[in-house]
Amino acid sequence: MGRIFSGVQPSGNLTLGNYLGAIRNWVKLQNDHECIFCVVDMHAITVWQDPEALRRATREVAAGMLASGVDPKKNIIFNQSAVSGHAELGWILNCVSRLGWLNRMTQFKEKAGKHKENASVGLYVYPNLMAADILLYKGTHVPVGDDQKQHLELARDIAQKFNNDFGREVFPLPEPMIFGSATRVMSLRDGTKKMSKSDPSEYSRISMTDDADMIAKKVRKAKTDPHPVPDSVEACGDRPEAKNLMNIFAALSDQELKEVCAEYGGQSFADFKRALTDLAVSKLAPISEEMQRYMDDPAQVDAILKDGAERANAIAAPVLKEVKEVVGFLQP
Ligand code: AQP
Repeated sequence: MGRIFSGVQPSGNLTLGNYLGAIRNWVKLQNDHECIFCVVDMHAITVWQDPEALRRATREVAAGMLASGVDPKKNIIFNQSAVSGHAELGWILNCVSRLGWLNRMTQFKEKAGKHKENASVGLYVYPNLMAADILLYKGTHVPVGDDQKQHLELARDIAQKFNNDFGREVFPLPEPMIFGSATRVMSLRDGTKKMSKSDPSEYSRISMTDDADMIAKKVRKAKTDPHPVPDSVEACGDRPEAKNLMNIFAALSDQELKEVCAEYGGQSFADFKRALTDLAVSKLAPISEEMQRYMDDPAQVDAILKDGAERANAIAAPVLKEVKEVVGFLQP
C-alpha cells in the first residue's frame, strides 16, 4: 500500500467531527501504512486567524492527534508552514489548475457566503494547495470525511493534467479512503449542517477539550424532535437531528446504526441523551486529559512537530526537485 497524507486545520478547537471523521481513523491506519499527518496552518489563514490563537490551535491540534493515539514515531506529524515545499508546489499547481474547476467547488461557495468578492484569494485556491499537500509526497491515499471528496477529485484532476501537460507520470492519482457511518457528523443545532470548529454557536459542536459537564450540557441542549427514538434506520429517514445523535452513538460505540436503533428505539430522547452523554464522556475524557498534558508542555509538542517537519522535508525535497526539473526551472 502506498503513502497516506491527511490534515486538519488549526482553525479552532478540534471537534467530535474531526475526531470521528478523521483522527480516529488515522490511529487505525498507522499500523500498516506509511502516514503523513499535517496540521495545515496555511489552510487555516485562508480566513482570518488571530496569530496567537493560531499558534495555540496548531499545538492543540497536534496535541489532539497525539492524545488520540497517533504515534509520532510511526508517523510523520508536522505543521504545513514548516515545509516550504507546500507553498512552492502550491504555486506551480495554481498554474495547472483551471478557474472553471475551482468555480465548481461547493465549499468555497459555503465558506465565502454572499460576499464572494470579500473572500481571500487563498480561500478560492485552497483546493490547489490541498492538491500540493498530497502530491508533494506523491501521496496515494487520503482518508477524508465525505465533505472533502470534491477537493480530492480536483487533486486527481490536477495531478492528471500535470502529468499530461509535461508528458511524464510524475504524480500518482490519489485515492480517497472513506470510513464508516459517522463520516459526516452534523451540527447539534441543525442536523443538515456539518459540525464545524468555526461555527459561531459553541452549542453546535462537541469540542475535544470539553469536560464532562460541558458535554452533558451540549448533548442535553442538542436539537431533537418531539418523537421517541426511531427504531429502525428507515425511521431515521426525515429526522436529521435524531439520526445524527444516533450516528454519533453508533460511531462512539463501534456499532452499526441499526443496532443502536434496535437497542434504544421507542425510548424518550431524554433517556437516550443520558446514555449518549455517558458514552461520549467515557470516550473523550481520557483524550481531553491527555491533550491537556501536552498543552501544559508546549516544548514537547514543538519538538515533535520539528522532528516531523524534518522527516517530511526529506521526502518532499526530491519530489520538488523533480517537479522543478520537469517544469523547466533552472536549479542552481
Ligand atoms: N463534521 C464532520 N464530520 C466528519 N468529518 C469531519 N471533518 C471535519 N468536520 C467533520 C474531517 O476532519 C478533517 C479535518 O478537517 P479540516 O480541519 O481540515 O477542515 P474542515 O473539514 O473544514 O473542518 P471544520 O471543523 O469544519 O473546520 P472549519 O470550521 O475551520 O471549516 C477532514 O478530513 C474533514 O473531512
